[in-house]
Amino acid sequence: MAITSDYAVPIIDLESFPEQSKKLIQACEEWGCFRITNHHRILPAPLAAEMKAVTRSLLDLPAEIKRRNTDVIAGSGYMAPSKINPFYEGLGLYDISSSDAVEAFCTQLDASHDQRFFFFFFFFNSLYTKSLLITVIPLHELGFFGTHKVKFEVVLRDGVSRNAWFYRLLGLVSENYIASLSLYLSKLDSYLIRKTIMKYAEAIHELAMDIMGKLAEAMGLSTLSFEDWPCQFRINKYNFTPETVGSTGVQIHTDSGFLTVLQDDENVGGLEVMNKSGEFVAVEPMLGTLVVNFGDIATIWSNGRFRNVKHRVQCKEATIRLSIASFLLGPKEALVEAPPELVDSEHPRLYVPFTYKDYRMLRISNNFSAGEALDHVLVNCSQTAQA
Ligand SMILES: O=C(O)CCC(=O)C(=O)O
Repeated sequence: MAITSDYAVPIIDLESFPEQSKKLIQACEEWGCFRITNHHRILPAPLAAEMKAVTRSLLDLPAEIKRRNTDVIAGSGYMAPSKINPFYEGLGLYDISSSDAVEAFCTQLDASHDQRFFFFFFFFNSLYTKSLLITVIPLHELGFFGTHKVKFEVVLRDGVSRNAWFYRLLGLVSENYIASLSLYLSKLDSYLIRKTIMKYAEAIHELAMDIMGKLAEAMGLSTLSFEDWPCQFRINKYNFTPETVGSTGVQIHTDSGFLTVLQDDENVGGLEVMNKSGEFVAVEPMLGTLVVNFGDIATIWSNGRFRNVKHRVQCKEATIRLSIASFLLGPKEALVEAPPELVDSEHPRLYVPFTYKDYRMLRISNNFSAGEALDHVLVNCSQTAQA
């Protein structure tokens, strides 16, 4: 399949509405994907940066802790590297519009109890000094309690490292002091992580609602509300190495829900979306912006107007890539169907109404990952099946 590197995905300025309404609809119809700018009133840049630091620290946790992040609905919890996506792993939660669900996610991954002897200066410092990253070192692995031979390494952002004499000194003062300091910091760290996730969840949900509101208004459907639609959340890590360059990090897929807000890695590219001609277009990193993708439910809801964009992640360079995806899925209980305003004699209803839950099951149980399930819910298809 051809790949074009032209930067062509439309950019929508969220502060320029209703002027951008037409461009928004065009982007949904032509691409099923766009970048947004000027969303910082809702999701401030420092919060996005903090969430990225949290993403890194959570996905760096040991596998046994990550595995505590279990599914609430199929595919919503921890995804370990697999045969199909060997360099990818992700942690997730269903759904960020519920503060209880966010709380449960934080509790599942609260590493402070089992990891008393890990220092979490890494996150602590990256948040408050903005200049210093300190590697996290398990004290028991260093034999600290037996020997006092502690080596802490300070890693500056430019990658230069050196020994930190003050931590060594601290280690000589009292091992009890170190143990309690460690415990205190890990608790503080887990508190800060929790707070960041809570704030991010709230902001991203508000942002999704803002985009949906602008979309509905642009289509003349301004009385609709999407507030009670669940929003799945996933933090992604791609363990790319020199050997993986050129291979696929996440296989071609469409998202099952309506709309995905993606905080892609601002430094490491690799996301590619398929355009209408079937070519992959690289979605290059663009600092201070977010990507919005449309999924299968958007195609059904819009009576076939909006594209469910096929996309994948390719390994472009030998470095860790991180991203944060928030998926506005579909109505919780109500049927997914095009509003009456989008159905008329020229545009007859294309898809049979069904629940999001049933649609998700249809995708999962048949391994339909790239929009194939849509063909199975076509009105004509069900008439044929009933005949
Ligand atoms: O990591 C990315 O840039 C894309 C992730 C993605 O495709 C997904 O979470 O569905």
